[in-house]
Amino acid sequence: MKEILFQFGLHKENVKIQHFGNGLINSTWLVETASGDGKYILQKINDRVFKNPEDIAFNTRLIDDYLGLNFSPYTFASPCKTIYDKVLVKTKVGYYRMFRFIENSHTVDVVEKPQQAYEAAKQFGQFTKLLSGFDASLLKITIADFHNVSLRLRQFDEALDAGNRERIAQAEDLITSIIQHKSIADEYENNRSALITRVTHHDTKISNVLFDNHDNGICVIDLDTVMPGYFISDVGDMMRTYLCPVSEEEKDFSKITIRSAFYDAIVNGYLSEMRAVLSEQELTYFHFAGKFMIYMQAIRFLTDHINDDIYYGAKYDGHNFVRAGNQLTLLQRLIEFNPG
Ligand code: GN1
Ligand code: MG
Repeated sequence: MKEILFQFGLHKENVKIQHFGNGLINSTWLVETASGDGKYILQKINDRVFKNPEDIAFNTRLIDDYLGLNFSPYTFASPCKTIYDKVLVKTKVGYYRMFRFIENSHTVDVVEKPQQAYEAAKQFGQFTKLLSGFDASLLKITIADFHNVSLRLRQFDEALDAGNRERIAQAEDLITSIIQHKSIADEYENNRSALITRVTHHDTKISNVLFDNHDNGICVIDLDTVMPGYFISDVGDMMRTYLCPVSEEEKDFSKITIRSAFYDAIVNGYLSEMRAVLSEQELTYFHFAGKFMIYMQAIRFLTDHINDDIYYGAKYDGHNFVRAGNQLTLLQRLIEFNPG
């Protein structure tokens, strides 16, 4: 830690470090200088998931340059430079990076007001809109096939072949439910040619937006999975995480409902930026987006449960089983929901 902080121009003796946020993949800390004039976010990139962290740095830099050149003063969460003019510190145990903490900003874990959903959707919509003139193919693929639901189903099948037998037996109902909803994956495969490849964030959960003290969005963060993709990934993950009053961590599934005012907020917030950008055909997949992302997340959680939690980890026995059940319940609620 001493060497990492040193490279970012800080001294271990002069800072307070504490764990921060609730991301499942990277490790995050808040670093505060004793004098109180410096606040930073330090992150260790999970290089089991992001095989080449330099690719993330490359993408972030490219986008930062483009937005700076064309849309200044758009607020962009740029990484800090080290004393060697790099954005990554490579150590024996992995890659680290740092961001300056944006003053008077905060994140939200569960959406409480429609305005937060509207603002977040607008922020993600604006991000893709401003980059609609940018050549998405210049971006490196930081995780191959990240939102390829057919591949996720194949990984699920492999887990059923080679995974934990006891867990498979006990998860029979959820496994059946995944299989019963396969038509969602078919619909994706049959229609993806209608979708345009755009710069997509791929992780639009509410905690990836910074808010000010009046619930206005400041900017989007966590650009690790910004890659070429389809808008349904971004709209779908918003539905997955903003519509319900409880998160994927909730064990009491009776609390899982769809809040229609939040659905409208996503539609209005996202389209306030993207209406003129999306094609007529893309617009017809707006509602499908939610089913697509919730289904895929359920597959990913259940696959991980069967594989003994090697990807997401688990804070208690059966954690990913609960998360998968939660997401399948949410999927059912969304299927029953009729947008006005
Ligand atoms: C992971 O680490 P975090 O929380 O930003 C995952 C997302 C999932 C999410 C579920 C690289 O994101 O795809 O939707 O957990 N990111 C990766 O909470 O797998
Ligand atoms: Mg993320």
